[in-house]
Amino acid sequence: MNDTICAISTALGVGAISIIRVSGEDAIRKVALLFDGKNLEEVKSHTIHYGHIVYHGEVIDEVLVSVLKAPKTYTKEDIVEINSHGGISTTKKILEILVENGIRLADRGEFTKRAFLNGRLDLTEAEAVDSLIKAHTDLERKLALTKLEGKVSKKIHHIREIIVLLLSNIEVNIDYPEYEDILEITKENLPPRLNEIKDELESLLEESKVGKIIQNGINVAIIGKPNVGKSSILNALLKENKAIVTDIAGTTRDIVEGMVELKGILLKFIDTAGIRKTDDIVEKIGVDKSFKAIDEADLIVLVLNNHEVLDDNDKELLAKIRNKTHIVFVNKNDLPKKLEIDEDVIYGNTIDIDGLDSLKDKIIKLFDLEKISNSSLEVVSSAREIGLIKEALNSICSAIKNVNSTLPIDMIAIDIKNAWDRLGEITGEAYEDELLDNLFSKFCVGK
Ligand SMILES: Nc1nc2c(ncn2[C@@H]2O[C@H](COP(=O)(O)OP(=O)(O)O)[C@@H](O)[C@H]2O)c(=O)[nH]1
Ligand SMILES: [Mg+2]
Repeated sequence: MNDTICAISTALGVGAISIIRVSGEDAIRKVALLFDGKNLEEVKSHTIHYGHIVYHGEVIDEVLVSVLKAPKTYTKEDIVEINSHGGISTTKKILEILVENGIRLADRGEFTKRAFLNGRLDLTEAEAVDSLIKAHTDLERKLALTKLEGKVSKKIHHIREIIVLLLSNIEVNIDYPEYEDILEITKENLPPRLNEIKDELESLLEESKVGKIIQNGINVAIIGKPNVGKSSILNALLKENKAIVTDIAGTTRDIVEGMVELKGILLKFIDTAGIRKTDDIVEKIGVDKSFKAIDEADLIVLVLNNHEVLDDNDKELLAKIRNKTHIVFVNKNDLPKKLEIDEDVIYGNTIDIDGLDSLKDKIIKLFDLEKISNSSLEVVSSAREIGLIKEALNSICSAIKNVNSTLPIDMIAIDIKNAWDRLGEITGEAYEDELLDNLFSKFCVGK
């Protein structure tokens, strides 16, 4: 992995400037060959130079080139960044020329992968780079930045240190039983130490709920029979006409999505096809998708029509969402009331926009959004990290259970070591190539 790579680091589209990034041993030498200006091989590190990219005698673009010499660079390798004019053709042309000159196109996330492999970032911090780029909200940005600064890694290291101290104590007891001045780990004094680790891991998991919501947002499915006003509600929430609204039942056949920020948290609303029994093939696909959306949602907003009596379809849906986090919104309260319902509901309508603030307030309360937006952001948030912490916790719980069995302490230590390994995978102290491939393949090219 020490060849020289290149990629367009800015978004490809019409814009003022593009940055084409080159990293590796030959970065400076190869770009210098194409650069008409100062000799880049002789300039100081961390300097920027005006000139032209010239290829086979033809001026390709007027550019500024940054030269950044290893090791104080993003990848810890030599990096050259070409700031060209933006737009698709100039940017692509420069990239093509670099490739023709023997520089390999970078894979997704390969610059960051190199930063990780060269020890500039740990894995949690590398993941944070991707989250930072993809952040939708200011809170998400802050969460990612906190992680990038190593504050989450520090917490993981802290727990690993407690574990390693315990493990080394156990090992000393086993290997050198004659060392009497070292605390002997017994089945009596092991449980409190394991419980301490368990508590630490449990609080990481508890805190991660905040991280998960900030990073992923809340998926809200708006469901209900056809024509109750689901699409109108989505449009009113988004303040735009995103979903098609008509008085023809079955208008929304596919999922329509829209995002709204509430207390700094992203609500991802999904307007679904109205749920009813239908023979129309296309509508049926939409209905199936609605059921899937119900399964995947964090919150369900069931919409009923104030101007209609509750029918079997409504009752079926009410039963379906009973055990899920849900809100019932009775729409069309501008029309005479016909609906009788014995349930905690919000009344409103989309004609004179009534009840939507109450709906938002209810969501804030249900998910404690006020508290989340004021929480500490030094928390784990990705599914990968949370999964590994759960595995570590399981191992510690198994160790705690085994203290009461006939298993000797050195066997119990295997579980403890396992917890230590899982936590190490979070920051990338231990990893498998497959994990890296998987993780970095989700990155943008050029990062
Ligand atoms: N009177 C009244 N009509 C509404 C209200 N909300 C939606 N509608 C109308 O109900 C019909 C169905 O609305 P739509 O949003 O497409 O319902 P959906 O099938 O549940 O998505 C349309 O004619 C809307 O204009 C409301 O609050 N009051
Ligand atoms: Mg609709």
